[in-house]
Amino acid sequence: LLNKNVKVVFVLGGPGSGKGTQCANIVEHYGYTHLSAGDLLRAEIKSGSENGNMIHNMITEGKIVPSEVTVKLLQRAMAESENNKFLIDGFPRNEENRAAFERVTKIVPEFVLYFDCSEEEMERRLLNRNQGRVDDNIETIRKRFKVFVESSLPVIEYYESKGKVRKIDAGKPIEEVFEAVKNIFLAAA
Ligand code: UP5
Ligand code: MG
Repeated sequence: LLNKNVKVVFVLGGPGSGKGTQCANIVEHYGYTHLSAGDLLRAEIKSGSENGNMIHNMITEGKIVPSEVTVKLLQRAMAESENNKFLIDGFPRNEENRAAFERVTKIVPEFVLYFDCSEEEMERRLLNRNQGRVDDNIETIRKRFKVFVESSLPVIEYYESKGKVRKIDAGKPIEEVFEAVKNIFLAAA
């Protein structure tokens, strides 16, 4: 991994802002590999890992899993991939995540996509999703919003201070959001 010259874009935004949906579009057009930290954690639960119970409990409460777990999963996924361009979706979610990833991987993101969306719209999307996620109920959704504002927005502000944030109005229809996403990747190429 060290000599692979890895390029990373962090994809951040509140719960239901459309990170996963837009990452699927980006992968098709720009040759990145999509790594959703949440998907990696859910796969870890299913695999019967010794951390599974802890991860399940954290997700059910909308809390942030300790970075040693998440960073390891991301590192492993990057090492196992043939690609050297990654979209890291839903990570880093707090200052601890951000600092641990930088310390362990030495990777600095190319830029940070930030999907900005109202809570009202995100709540509507999550309650309509119907994919059986243990955290898509109104009690957990409220907790996820609170954690996003208190812990994740400061990470976005940190990258803002470094000039790395590309903010997108994510409250629009999927196709319109993707037009804005494309402009950012074209400008970055
Ligand atoms: N949809 C999408 N875009 C739309 C649009 N423009 N207009 C209308 N509808 C739109 O989209 C959500 C729904 O909205 C879908 O039905 C979609 O069709 C529709 P999606 O693309 O899935 O949104 P996304 O932002 O990916 O929402 P998600 O729920 O995945 O975000 P979260 O950040 O909450 O979830 P994540 O999986 O990243 O994390 C879950 C939990 O895992 C966290 O709460 C935490 O407990 C844990 N976690 C960690 O602890 N550490 C990590 O690093 C990562 C996760
Ligand atoms: Mg997602």
